[in-house]
Amino acid sequence: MLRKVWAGTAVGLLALSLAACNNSDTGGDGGDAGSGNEPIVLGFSQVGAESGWRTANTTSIKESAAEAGIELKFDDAQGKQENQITAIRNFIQQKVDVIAFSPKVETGFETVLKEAKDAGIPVILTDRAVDTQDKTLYKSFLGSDFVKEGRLSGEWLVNEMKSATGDVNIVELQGTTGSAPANDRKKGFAEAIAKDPKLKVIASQSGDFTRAGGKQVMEQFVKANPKIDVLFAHNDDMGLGALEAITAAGKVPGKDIKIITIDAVKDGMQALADGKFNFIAECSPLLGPQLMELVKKVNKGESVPARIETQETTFTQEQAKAALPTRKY
Ligand code: GZL
Repeated sequence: MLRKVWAGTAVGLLALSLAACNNSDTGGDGGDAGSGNEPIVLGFSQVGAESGWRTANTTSIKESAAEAGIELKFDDAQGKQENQITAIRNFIQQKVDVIAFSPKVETGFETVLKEAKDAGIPVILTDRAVDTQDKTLYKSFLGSDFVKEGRLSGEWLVNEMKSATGDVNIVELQGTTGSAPANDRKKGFAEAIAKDPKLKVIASQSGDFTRAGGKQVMEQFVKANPKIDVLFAHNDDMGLGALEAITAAGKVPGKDIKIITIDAVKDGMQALADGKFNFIAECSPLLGPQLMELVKKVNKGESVPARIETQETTFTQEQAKAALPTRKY
């Protein structure tokens, strides 16, 4: 009898130590996914690594998951929507607790989101949105107001050019075709500059949010348009790529061609401080901490806001000089 009691005690102690070990593996309170104390399992599908913003966003998500004790299954879609859809289906197969992703484009995700809903797995959208009428397909959207970013960019230009005489020729480097930031930034910018009829967008084309894309399209713009006064680039990286094309054409960026961009990543802020850019509207990639808090609430079945917008600002050249030393990304 005594042997049985000892054996039972040993088994109990072993189970407790395993649980403790399991808990310490997570490093935080990301537990209570199921009945035991195992960590919440989050499946995350990332667009790719197309820009400085994206890599900063990935770092924020990975670091925040580790700090929160959440087990992260991270998939990099290499810029392909079909890879995101495959990743989400894999997360469903693996029965993760929560799925989060940044949809590369606004359309084409409804079917797989219905599959996640049917599997009882809650979904959180981060950074970019999807264009769907069925708002039950995701629990929350966490990200920026891209229309506002475009509008702030346009409002700065209206003020900057208020005393200019004659037409002000603008070329626009759009983000990834079909993506929420490209659609919305274009919309906000156009609405703002409509206030001044001398501000004219004479060319607008996607550079896919990359430096190479920005350079390539700007080379075409410069060849086809002898008089360009302003470049509006939907992100810093395309603006940085365009710098090469502008200087190669013998023009001085920031002076001959004023440059407005969005994001405010370090390299963009450096270009702004150096006088090569003229204005940046911030778009924060540091969504990780807020996302992990949302994941824990959603996993517990708690209600969460349908839309959570990040707090952002804008920068002039002087403000960039002051902000650079403490810039986090
Ligand atoms: C915006 C994000 C955009 C950035 C780009 O939230 O989706 O994608 O502006 C990034 O730099 O590539």
